[in-house]
This record gives sequence, C-alpha cells and structure tokens, in this order.
Amino acid sequence: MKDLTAIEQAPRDALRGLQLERLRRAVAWVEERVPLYRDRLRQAGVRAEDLRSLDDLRRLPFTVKADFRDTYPFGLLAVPMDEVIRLHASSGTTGKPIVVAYTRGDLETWSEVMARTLMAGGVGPDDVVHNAYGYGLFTGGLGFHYGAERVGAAVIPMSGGFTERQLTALTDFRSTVLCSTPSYALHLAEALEEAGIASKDLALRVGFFGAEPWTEGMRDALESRLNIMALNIYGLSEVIGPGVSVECPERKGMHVAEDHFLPEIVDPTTLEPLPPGATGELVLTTLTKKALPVLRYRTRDLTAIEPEPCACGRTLVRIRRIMARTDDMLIIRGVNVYPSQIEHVLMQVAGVEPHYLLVVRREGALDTLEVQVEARAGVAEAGPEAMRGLAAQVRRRIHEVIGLGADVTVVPPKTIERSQGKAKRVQDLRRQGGTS
Ligand code: DLL
Repeated sequence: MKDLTAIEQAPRDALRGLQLERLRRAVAWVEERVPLYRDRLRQAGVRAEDLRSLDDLRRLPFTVKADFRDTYPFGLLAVPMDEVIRLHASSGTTGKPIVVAYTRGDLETWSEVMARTLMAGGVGPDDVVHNAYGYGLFTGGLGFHYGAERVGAAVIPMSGGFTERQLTALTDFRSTVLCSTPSYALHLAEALEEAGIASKDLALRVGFFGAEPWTEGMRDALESRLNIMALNIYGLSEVIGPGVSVECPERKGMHVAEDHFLPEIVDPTTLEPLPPGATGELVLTTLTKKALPVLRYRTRDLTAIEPEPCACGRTLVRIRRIMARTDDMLIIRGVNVYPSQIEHVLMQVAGVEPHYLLVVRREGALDTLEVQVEARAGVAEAGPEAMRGLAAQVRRRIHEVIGLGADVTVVPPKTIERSQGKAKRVQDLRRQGGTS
C-alpha cells in the first residue's frame, strides 16, 4: 500500500520476532550501563539472555516517573555525555523537570517515527506544515519539525502564541497541515472566524492534534470549523516525545510504532497485564533508544489495546483514545470524575464552547465542583436569562451522565484563559488549602 513502510504492514510473527530480538538487546544495554536497572534486574533475578519470548516481558521491573526525579538530572543515561546531542525536559506540576536525552541515532529514530506519523495523514514533499507546537524544551515542536523535514515537506516553525501572526502564515503560506494541541487549534479556528477568514479559503487539509486529552466531540468541532481531517497523536517525553502512536485515516485508535516501542496494558492497582480490549494503564518499553532507554515505563495514561485488525493495512496494534490519566481523576463527594468526561458532556450541549475550567473547592467537609464554560456568541447576546437557562441545562446533563451535582457557570465568550500549548482544565483549590 502506498505511503506505508514495510514494517508498518509486516506480518505479526515477523514483527514479534524483531521485538524480542530488540528487547534482549535493550535489556542487555541498560544492564551494562545504568546502575538503577542493573540493581532492579538483579533483584528480579532476570538477565537479557533469560528472555525467551515476549511473554517474559512481565518478568522485567517497572520504571516510574519518580525514578527520573530520584536520579535527576542524568542518572538514567545509558551513554556518556559526549554521545548525547540533544536534551529536552518536561516540567510537570511540581518539583524538578524530567530531563530526557538523545544520541544522534535516537534523533534518527525520532525523525523516522515522526515521518511515519505525518505520512499516516498523507503528508509528503508537496505539503506546507504549520507547526504550532511549542519549540523549546517541550518535545512537540522539534519532534514535528524533524519529522516534517524527513518527509520533505516545507515546515514553518511557528511555535505557539502570536495568534495573529499564525493567521497570516496560515493564509499567505498556504499551509496544508496544522500541528498543535487541540485546544490551541480551537483557539486558532475562533481567531480565523473573528478575522473573517473562511476555512474553505485556506489550504488546510489535515491536522495532527495531541499532547493533551480531547474528545470525539472536539474532533467534530475541529474538523468542521477548520475543514480538515483531525488525527490524534500520542507520545510522551520519557519515551521519546510525539511519535509513539498516531491515527490513520480510519480514525479508530492510534497505531503504535511497535518496532521501537513495546506497549502493554496493566491493571494500575495489581500491575498484572490485561488482555487486548481491557482498559488499564499503558506501559511502554523502548526497544531501540540508546541515550535514555526505559523498561516498562508506567505512563499513567489509561487506554486499551484495540484487538481488531485495521482496514488501513497496518499490522501495528492500536491504542484507544486516551481519555484520562490515573493521576488526573478528581474525587468529588465520592464520585470519580475525569475532566474529559465533563468535556464529553459539554460537547453535547448546543450553545456552549469547549472552553472550560473545572474549579474544585472544599466547603466545610464537602468537596464541590464548579464548571465554568463559555457561551457561544449568540447566547451571550441573548442576555443573562439565556445564560442561566443554559447553565441549568449543562448542570442537568452532568447530573444525568456523571451522577454528580456540579455548580455550572456559563461565562461570556473569550473569558476563559487560552493556552498556547497544553490547556489547563482543572484548578484544585483543595490542594492549596483554599476554602472559598
Ligand atoms: O505531550 C508529547 C507530544 C507532543 C504528544 C505533541 C503529542 C503531540 P509530554 O509533555 O511529556 O509529551 O506529555 C505526555 O501528555 O503522558 C499524556 O498524558 C498526554 N498526552 C499526549 N498525547 C495525548 C493524546 C508530549 N493524544 C503526556 N491524548 C502523556 C491524550 C495525551 N493525552
């Protein structure tokens, strides 16, 4: 099939053979070079040569985010600094950032998986790639940049922000591909509408959206407002950055670049592997990285491996849309709720925009959730009565779907802060000792 590399359509048996061979090599590599892995492998009583089949993966120790923090900044590196040619970092919410490193070969691998990512959306040398992921320590900007160069497209290194300048580039440079977080893409769509630029007059064809959770409703909104095909793309700094998995035009889950990253789903409590189709925590092992390989890294992202083969011809497994992380679940008066569940409800209510903020407070002994959501322009103009009616409707829907009583405030358009990168959806005042 056109645009598919051989490995993306390799028979499963051949792929599994390659994975086992690479896994053995990766384990031997860290055993020899990284004290933390050497100790843990010894404790687990397993050596590279003991791995007889991929099922033996479960004998390997897990790696977690705290391992990066405890060995900050370079304790997990498997090569000397003279072999490292790039550092990135992800900030997280507290404490020191997670630092990640790449050899020249690792950057080759990253470019290759990012080129495959873009090719999944049909991107080639004729395309103009508008890259609005942040350039800098964040892996999004440079990850997409190198992938776009590898396919021979013309890449515009926009980075995030300066929205007006983005509109000029989108219009005048005839960009065909948009890369950004979904929340920033929505912001761009609004800015275009406001500037009176119709999406049908742009050359945009496809968008690659990720780095934060988003919903099918948001996909519909982006596809219709920007007149594009919107593809979901997933990755994380600790593993490589973007490029771990991407949707094909079937848009039914994201194919994992399994020749480089070995996925498993485990029960987040017992850590036992779960079968295809079951939802649990995604665990990833890098098979080819040299500077910073990870064994069984617990991503905290909740998803499932899609058991059905895909119509696109790729034999690489798919993971389902990531709706939540184990650590972003809010517990409000005993009800477990993920921010994306609220987004899902909001997307079903006509009259509100998917710009929202969840504010969690503690009032006495009770936790409360306030959902602030923006009204569509027309509703706000219809006056306060219409806004209150809409709030009541949203409140009812949240109660029906999630079983949670929330305070809903419908706010005027453009009042919720826009992010240029990952949107901040939750303000948890309980953790700050707030009682308001
Ligand atoms: O966000 C890498 C990336 C850049 C991915 C550009 C896609 C596009 P980090 O900053 O380390 O790396 O954040 C990784 O973001 O563990 C998920 O929780 C979340 N995430 C990434 N992609 C998606 C997605 C980049 N498509 C963390 N859907 C991950 C839901 C996502 N969550």
